[in-house]
Amino acid sequence: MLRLIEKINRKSAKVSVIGLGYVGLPLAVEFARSGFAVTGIEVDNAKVKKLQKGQSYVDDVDPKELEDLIKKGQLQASTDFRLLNEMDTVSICVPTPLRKTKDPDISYILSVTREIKKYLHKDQLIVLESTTYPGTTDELVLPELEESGLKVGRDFFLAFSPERVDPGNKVYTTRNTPKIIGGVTPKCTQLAVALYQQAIEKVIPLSSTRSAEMVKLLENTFRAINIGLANEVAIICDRLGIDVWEVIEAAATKPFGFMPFYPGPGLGGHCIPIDPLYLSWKLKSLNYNARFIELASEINTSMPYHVVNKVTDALNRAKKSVNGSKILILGVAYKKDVNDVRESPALDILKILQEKGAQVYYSDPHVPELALDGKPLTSVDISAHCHPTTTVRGQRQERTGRQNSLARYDCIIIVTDHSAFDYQAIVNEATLVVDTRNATRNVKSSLAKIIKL
Ligand code: SAJ
Repeated sequence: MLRLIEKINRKSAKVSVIGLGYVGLPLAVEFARSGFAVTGIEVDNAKVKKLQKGQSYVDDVDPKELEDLIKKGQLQASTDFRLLNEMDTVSICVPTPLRKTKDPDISYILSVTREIKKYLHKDQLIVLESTTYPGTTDELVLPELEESGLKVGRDFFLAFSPERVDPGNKVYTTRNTPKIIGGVTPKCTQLAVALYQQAIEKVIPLSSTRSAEMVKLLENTFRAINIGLANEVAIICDRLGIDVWEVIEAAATKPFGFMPFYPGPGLGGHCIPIDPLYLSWKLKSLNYNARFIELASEINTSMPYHVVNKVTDALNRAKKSVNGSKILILGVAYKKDVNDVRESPALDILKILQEKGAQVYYSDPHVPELALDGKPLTSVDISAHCHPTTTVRGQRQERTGRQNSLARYDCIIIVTDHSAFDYQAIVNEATLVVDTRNATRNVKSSLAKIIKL
């Protein structure tokens, strides 16, 4: 242990990160930037090839800096797990999705743990970062590693440290976001703290791996439940004929004791809809039903249907049926100004409308095309109605010649309120707009034309 802590403090320890995605690659760069020789191990050979050429595929990692680190040999990437033989520390940053049955899928954690076991040696520190249910490190990772015959806290060291990466966040980065750490034993915690404090400004040790696993789930369950509350308040206000957006904005003027969350078309992304279900799944195995989590999930997953009901009623008032109507969805990414469609509620809304017989199109400058149940869809270019040149991910998209009159759609649904859309121009031309994000709050128009959540 002392030898390892000295190597960490002298930065001569060989550091590795398994999984070079939006969490692992920034972490590897931070460790390399702080002076360690870092080895990234990634199963996707295409990613490894790009990294070896100094190319970054993660928006938050500066290509120039990455190229320098690769050129200097400070950072290397490989698909070869045998390199773990020479590594002193291993940080695991692999995905933890849900199965189709909504159960946690920890197969990536397990397969990586089995690889690590093959090369586990004395004085090696293993840190799991992937979001998972409390008990994963102690009940699954630890026994697997001890099958090697090595003893935790004596021969090797094991901790959990939740990733807190918010992709695209320019203010909070891997380096300045406080890092929670919980080890299997005090020595495990001490070593993991020693490692991470070399690269991260603030490191907070906890009493156990379970506490550290629970911290991340609390953070994201807090969001999912409060978004669920905002969505239920939207449904309540709809019944009462009250503008929910006005109510939330007014409540947000309270300088203490309130934190605004906003209703929307549903809950998207690869964290918030998923992490709470890891917790409720674990509690079910302990015969406890986490009602808040389940209820929030129920409300959040009902929102796409609520949006379709608003569209149906609005078309009905215009003596039109959904069946046969031409409908344009604006924004399919899971939140504004990102290009990620994972768990996006826009996909649910699209599917429900198609099942009802509508001809559904979408326009999203961040998502040029997508596959819905295997069927390819292409983004309709409405740039003629946005700013003359739309800048997406820094690339100027020059105006197209094709002028699409938006009046040809029976209804336009604002599902993701990207900054690139010119809402006044869109409303001017549209026949009917259903706005699920209050994106038209500053738009001047006849109220009858805009229907809000
Ligand atoms: N959403 C609402 N209403 C809200 C806030 C969000 O409907 O008031 C929706 C979004 O449209 C999206 C989903 O919820 O579909 C999730 O949005 P999010 O703002 O939570 O964004 P994420 O999924 O990128 O969450 C990440 C998380 N970061 C990590 O897990 C490390 C989360 O903990 C961060 O708090 C969040 O970013 C953030 O604050 O940006």
